[in-house]
Amino acid sequence: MDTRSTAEAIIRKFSIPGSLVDIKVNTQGHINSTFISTFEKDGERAKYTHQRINSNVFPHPDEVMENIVRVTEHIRKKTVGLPDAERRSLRVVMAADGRPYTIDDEGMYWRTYGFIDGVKTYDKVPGEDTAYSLGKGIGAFQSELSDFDSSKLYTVIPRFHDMRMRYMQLSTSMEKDPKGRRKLVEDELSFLWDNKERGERIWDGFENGTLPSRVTHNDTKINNVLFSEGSGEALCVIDLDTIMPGTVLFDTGDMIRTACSTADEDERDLKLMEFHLPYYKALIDGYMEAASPFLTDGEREGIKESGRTITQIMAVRFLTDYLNGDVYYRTEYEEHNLVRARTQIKLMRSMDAQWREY
Ligand code: ADP
Ligand code: GN1
Ligand code: MG
Repeated sequence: MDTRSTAEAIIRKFSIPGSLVDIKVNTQGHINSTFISTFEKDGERAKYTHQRINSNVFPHPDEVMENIVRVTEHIRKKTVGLPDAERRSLRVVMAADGRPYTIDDEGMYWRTYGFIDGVKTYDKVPGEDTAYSLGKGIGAFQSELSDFDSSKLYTVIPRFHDMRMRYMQLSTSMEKDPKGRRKLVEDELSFLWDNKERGERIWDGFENGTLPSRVTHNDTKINNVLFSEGSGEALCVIDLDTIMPGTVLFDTGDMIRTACSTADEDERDLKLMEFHLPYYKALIDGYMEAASPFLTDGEREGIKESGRTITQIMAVRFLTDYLNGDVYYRTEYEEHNLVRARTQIKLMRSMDAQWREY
């Protein structure tokens, strides 16, 4: 059975009223397979998001789902009474057997969320207002979770943002070089190795306790946030698979990486990729408005560096996957991961060129 027919069979295992009238594929993410369905009951239509969880990336999908149920319930309690309250957190739809997932014949886990309508997503920021909204939305998300004990969550991918571990993976791929691609990327490799030590500081601060452990999302790139079509407000942070204990700097870093850049993560024309100071200022204004009440001085001081560090870790991970023959991220053409690694390196260079100004 192909994935789409499996999806159809799986969707019927969730407790959704009415009859299935449409299924569409969404190809935006790099990790999971996402389908949007429409159900009809008594003339009313309702949409749902169904995802097959990538078990190469998440070996314990049941733990992923337990984290997500707990975190979304917590956020729901915090947002009761706000305008658009029902669109401010993902709503997990249970399977008919009462679990927050169902398993297909091949052992793959699937989950369902209520679809959040009337929203837009962006792969790159269209202007300062959106950067400001994103900052405020991520700050609000962290603030809503600031009283949630992070030790109650499973660590679904150990050492996810550990720079030293990511360089070890890079080093192994360089040695094995299974596709003979290493000779094509010597310049990129030498830039990344020159920057290794500087990139280790944030993980070290988290591990030695200088930076407090909090609930972090770990994948706060701009297309994991749904913006209201009407007001432009960042309504809902999605893609909660990597929710686990971490430092807030992992999340400030990924929002800086994706919201202060002038090009898509996979732009081939590197001239178009720059770090854009006005977006950074707007993003941090919005973020501080929501997050300053709970941040420690150490967290505040690390924000600027976090953007560079998370950009670096993505460059390392994309280049590693390129050397490995594209086994982790979804790719659409042969050099896709290399293009992604190069945009991240260009972004780091552009940050460095403007470092004193921000
Ligand atoms: P991936 O892990 O593959 O990135 P995501 O959870 O980010 O998967 O989902 C991929 C895309 O699907 C999102 O960028 C968004 O456009 C859309 N999407 C996912 N869940 C919802 C939802 N509940 N409501 C509306 N759109 C959604
Ligand atoms: C992946 O799932 P998605 O596309 O939102 C990746 C992130 C990277 C991102 C780069 C679990 O996120 O860590 O930052 O691609 N997710 C995982 O675009 O590895
Ligand atoms: Mg995503």
